[in-house]
Amino acid sequence: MEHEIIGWIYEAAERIKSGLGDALKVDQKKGRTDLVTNVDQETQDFIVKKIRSFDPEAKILGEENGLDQTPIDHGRVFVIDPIDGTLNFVMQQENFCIMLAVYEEGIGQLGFIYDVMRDELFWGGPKVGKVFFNKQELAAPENKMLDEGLIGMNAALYRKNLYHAQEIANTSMGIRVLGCAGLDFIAIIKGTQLGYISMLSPWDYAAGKIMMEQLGMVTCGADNQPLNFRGREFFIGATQAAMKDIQAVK
Ligand code: 2AM
Ligand code: CA
Repeated sequence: MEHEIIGWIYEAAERIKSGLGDALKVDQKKGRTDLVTNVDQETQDFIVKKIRSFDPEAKILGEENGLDQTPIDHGRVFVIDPIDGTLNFVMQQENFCIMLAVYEEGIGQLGFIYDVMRDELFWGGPKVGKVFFNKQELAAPENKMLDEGLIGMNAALYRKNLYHAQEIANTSMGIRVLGCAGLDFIAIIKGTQLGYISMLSPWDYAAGKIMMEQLGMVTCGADNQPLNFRGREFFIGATQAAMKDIQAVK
């Protein structure tokens, strides 16, 4: 299954890259900075078609085109974010990812995050027992404490100091604001950031959560509760040591 999925992702990325000069149809969802383009929608449709011919029984949870309410608890569920970092895609034509995850009976089995313009694919999970950067197996990052590294953070959380964001930032070595959840997960998986705090929807964290946990790191929602995969929610992902430090900030 993983080889088919990697093929779909590379094919979807080629389509995105070959259309980069074309005029985009950009619509607002909830406001002028919450955007969706025809490329988000067409990329999701392309991947959905591939999934349906590969496994007609599978369910699909996807950000676009009315697939955003599918529960992940039963059967095999593919979770798709066709373009993660749509604002970056529109404004920068880089720093965006394609993300895909496979859950079976609510358990994450495989996650894929593809940084399209850098041609960097991170993928793995319990189904293969490893995490890979392209073809190379990744080692688990060092279990750093909060004061030993950088933390990714959503700018609004920091500005409004929600969930003690500013205290957490002050304890860390500094914050990074990348505008693309996939890039934060990539940084964590590579060990260049020790965590990420944001408000995320299930397709934003589905793939990254699987790979972080495969590498011995942890994720949770508000009040240290498990993530619920229903709508946008507070998200923390970190090394085990940094998570303890974050939970202790009051
Ligand atoms: P997106 O581009 O796929 O929506 C920083 O903006 C990160 O948060 C991106 O990964 C973005 O993913 C996600 N994000 C932005 N607005 C969001 C929203 N309203 N709900 C959930 N995630 C959002
Ligand atoms: Ca998206």
